[in-house]
Amino acid sequence: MNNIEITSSKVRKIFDSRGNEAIEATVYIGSIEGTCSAPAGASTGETEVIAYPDHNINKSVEFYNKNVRNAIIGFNAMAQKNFDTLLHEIDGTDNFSAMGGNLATALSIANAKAVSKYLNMPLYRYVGGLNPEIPRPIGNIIGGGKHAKNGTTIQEFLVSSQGKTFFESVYSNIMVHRRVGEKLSEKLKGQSVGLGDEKAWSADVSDEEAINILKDAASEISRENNIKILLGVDFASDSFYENGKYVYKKGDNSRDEQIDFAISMNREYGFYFIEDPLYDRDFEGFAEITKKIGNKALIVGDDLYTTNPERIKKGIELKSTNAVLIKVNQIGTLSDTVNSVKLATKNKMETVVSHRSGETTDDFIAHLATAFNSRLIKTGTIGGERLAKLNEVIRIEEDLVQ
Ligand code: 2PG
Ligand code: MG
Repeated sequence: MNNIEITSSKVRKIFDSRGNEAIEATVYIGSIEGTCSAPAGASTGETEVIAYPDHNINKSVEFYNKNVRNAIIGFNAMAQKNFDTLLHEIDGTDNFSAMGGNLATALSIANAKAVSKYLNMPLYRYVGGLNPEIPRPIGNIIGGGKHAKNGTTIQEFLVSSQGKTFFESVYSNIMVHRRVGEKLSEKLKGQSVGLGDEKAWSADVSDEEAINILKDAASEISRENNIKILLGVDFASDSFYENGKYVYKKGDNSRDEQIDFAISMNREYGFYFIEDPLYDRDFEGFAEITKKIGNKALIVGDDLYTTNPERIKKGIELKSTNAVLIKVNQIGTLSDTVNSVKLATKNKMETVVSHRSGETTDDFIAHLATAFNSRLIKTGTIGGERLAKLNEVIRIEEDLVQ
């Protein structure tokens, strides 16, 4: 293995799409640099690593200045695994609560970016290997939960257009977004229709109304443009689970009713992607849903797994889901993420690489999804910080077909 040394690094605060402070790191190999900024969730999973010590970004910056800056100088940047292990060692806790998971994420990916530049190799090849594949985009169209105040109880209703090219799929997703906006304005004459954190529509409609509007818009666009469009939902159930019940605007669902509802999302409404239908400890309930739906849909664990290999292992054993959502800053480093992806893939689980609700314009997940042969990349439909990722996949696709 070549030895190319980290010569210096920098960490700074920038702002994310919600206007909150975010961490950005730059790693230098001589005059070559890699830069990465880490996103932030709103519906964070209980078992995620801690984004910042005591929720205080300044403590991450202080930790970097005191404990990381000098410690990584001279380290072999090519040895990504060792670099990530070093970050764990410097942190000294098991969940990055000393340095903050977002600092670890930013440094880890910045290092990989610097090396790929040094080697003059596309990032998706450096990160992932020999058979990169372009994913399909899945983007949210309408929603609420923790991402919008007056929206639906369910966090996200999404679509994934299955175009011949990535560009065509993104275009079609955007068309559905536009059509849903028109339908909502028509329906809610005079009342406001807003946008949530991820630029999905947010309006005072019930979850059922949202489902119907999404279905209608998607089938219209599908017919008009002759393109297959899959429907998706991210319940993010943790955010409305209270004392054993799932609390909707119109009333509560018991656990069994919630399981039936999740199954009906596929059987009655034809949804293909069903994320976090139950709260994050009900591995058995997930398994019941997965068993009943079989391979007709992706049952996806996000808060259930938090990209954590121990939790993914449990999901594999109990057959809880057939897919796992992947977010680097849920687990901390690139190597930890690669481990989780490998574990899932080896056990025939699909992976879906995902953005967070508070995003920067960092486009790394475009490379990650391509490198890992993820079926889908979940990264919104419109909005500059979302399109930064989608546009990068368009560039990667151009690169791959040449
Ligand atoms: C999710 C994500 C992204 P957050 O639940 O899947 O949509 O939300 O980043 O708020 O955890
Ligand atoms: Mg989710």
